[in-house]
Amino acid sequence: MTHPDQNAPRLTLVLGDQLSPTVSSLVDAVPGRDTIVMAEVAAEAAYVKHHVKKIALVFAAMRHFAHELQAAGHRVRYVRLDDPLNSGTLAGEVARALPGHARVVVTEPGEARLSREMSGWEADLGVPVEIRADSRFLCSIADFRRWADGRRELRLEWFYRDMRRKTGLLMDGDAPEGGQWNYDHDNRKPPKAGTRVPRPPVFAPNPATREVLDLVARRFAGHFGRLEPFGFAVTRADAERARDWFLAHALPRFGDWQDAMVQGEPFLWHSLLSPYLNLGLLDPLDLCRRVEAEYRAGRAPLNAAEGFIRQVIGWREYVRGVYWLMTEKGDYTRLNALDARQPLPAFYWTGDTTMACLSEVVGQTRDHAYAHHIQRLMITGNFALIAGVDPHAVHEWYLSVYADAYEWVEAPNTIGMSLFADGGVLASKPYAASANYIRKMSNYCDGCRYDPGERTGARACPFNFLYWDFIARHESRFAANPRMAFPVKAWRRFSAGEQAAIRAEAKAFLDTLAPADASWTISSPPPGARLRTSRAPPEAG
Ligand code: FAD
Ligand code: DLZ
Ligand code: SF4
Repeated sequence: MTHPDQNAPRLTLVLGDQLSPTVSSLVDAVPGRDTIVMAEVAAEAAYVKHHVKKIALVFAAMRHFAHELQAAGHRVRYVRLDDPLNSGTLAGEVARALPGHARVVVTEPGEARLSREMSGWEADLGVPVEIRADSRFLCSIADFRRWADGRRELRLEWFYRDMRRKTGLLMDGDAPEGGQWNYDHDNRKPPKAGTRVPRPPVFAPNPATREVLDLVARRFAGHFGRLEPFGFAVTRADAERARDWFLAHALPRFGDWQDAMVQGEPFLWHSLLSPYLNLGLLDPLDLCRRVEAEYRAGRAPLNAAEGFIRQVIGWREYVRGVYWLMTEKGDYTRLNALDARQPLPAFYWTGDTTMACLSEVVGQTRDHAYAHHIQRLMITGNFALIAGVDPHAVHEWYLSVYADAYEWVEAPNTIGMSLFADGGVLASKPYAASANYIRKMSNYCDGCRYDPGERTGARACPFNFLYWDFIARHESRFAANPRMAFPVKAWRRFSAGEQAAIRAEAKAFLDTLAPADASWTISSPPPGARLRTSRAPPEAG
């Protein structure tokens, strides 16, 4: 392809999760010469049936960001979902806006399906399409590949230490602040009765957001979730208010109760900032510097500041690196190392189960499009793992139901961390636990009809017999993993009669679970949207 004059008008596509003025596609956009395209399209809104709050958040934040760009002098072509000429796809919107532009500039997307699609745009559109690296991350995909190259195992802890050195966060010269890299052992306090939990800010929808809420209510009625009340920040200024609230009110105790779960308290001392980080309304390094400043000023303890910073410069960057590394080898979301084939139970969508912990987590997910990490990992994730639910179905569920869900961060957490479906690339052992863990870290069991102390019998908690059945199903594989040797030995000490009873109860229980209806995930285009792609859908990699 011949490369046109660098000064000719460009068309810059900004995706719904690229709402940062510093995103690489925008850095050299010239007001008055270039056009910025932003488009609400059926293909992005319905490739999984996203929670209605997530769609509203993305559309409202996109519309506010477009206004910010216009106010800064840029020419923005903003296509609304209900525009009668809307083609339904990003490729279609780029093609419609292209006349008069010599090239297309875009920052790389966060999902492999879109990345594969974009790699064909240049041939389809007949102009150069420049796909730039996403510099909003602290570790580029190329740097992560270099870090991973030649390592026998990828482990968060080594990556995280390198990121601390690279950013200088919580460093005391060459040594970690306080003499330790990781204070995780201080961050596992069980919930304490009567502790007052701070109330996070709620941002009342302005007229522009109200218009989006009406649109989403009309067009995505069959999607999961409760749309109202809607209190997400949809502008950078409000996301910064949410950040400042966290720093002042929740960060000081973030560490202590990071792993705790409390009935009726979905947020505890968590930051609730992942949707804003992932949309680009907040910058991860700036956020971590502010967290460090709270520690240095004596307003937050080290275990809180380190714990938070580890999640952001450690886990968040690490899972993205693993996602793209694994994507180069094929479709990460189709891995199934433990050969799990149980269908996703219907209660993941309805919340209709007698297991109090699952009913609580699914209920708050429906209401808030939010659950904190331990709820995702040790309640919904743990259940799916030990029940042997098909990882791809679980992946589609997580990608649909959370306001912060994009495949680059969701898939490694689900497929790798939670379900061990990548066979141990991301985590060294499966995060499988019996009811004992849930009883210790939550108060969910208090009002449950099951007994967390029972392994078999009418009141036995399903997490118990499913846990041991899981160990039994994978006994030979886990016996070879030093981190799983202990439960395998414990299983082998059970009497033959108890082993048989546990396995029989697990089977009987799984047989009673109604499978989820496909209509929760398979989407038809919203009425009125014409789905048109310029090329055949890419082959699964
Ligand atoms: P906090 O507890 O306040 O943590 C601070 C920040 O650290 C978060 O905002 C987030 O940006 C980052 N962080 C923490 N843990 C992780 C992690 N494991 N991976 C990446 N970033 C992390 N996070 C997403 O952003 N999107 C997802 O789609 C997503 N899916 C998940 C699926 C499963 C099965 C699991 C186990 C975890 C998933 N996570 C995901 C990670 C984590 O649960 C959320 O980032 C966190 O709950 C967001 O809430 P918060 O902002 O209050 O987090
Ligand atoms: C999540 C989402 C939704 C719901 N809708 C749109 C949209 O209409 N237009 C758009 O540009 N982006 C949307 N997004 C975010 C994209 O899905 C996201 O950019 C890709 O999944 C890559 O991370
Ligand atoms: Fe969950 Fe079992 Fe506790 Fe009930 S008893 S809340 S099912 S862990």
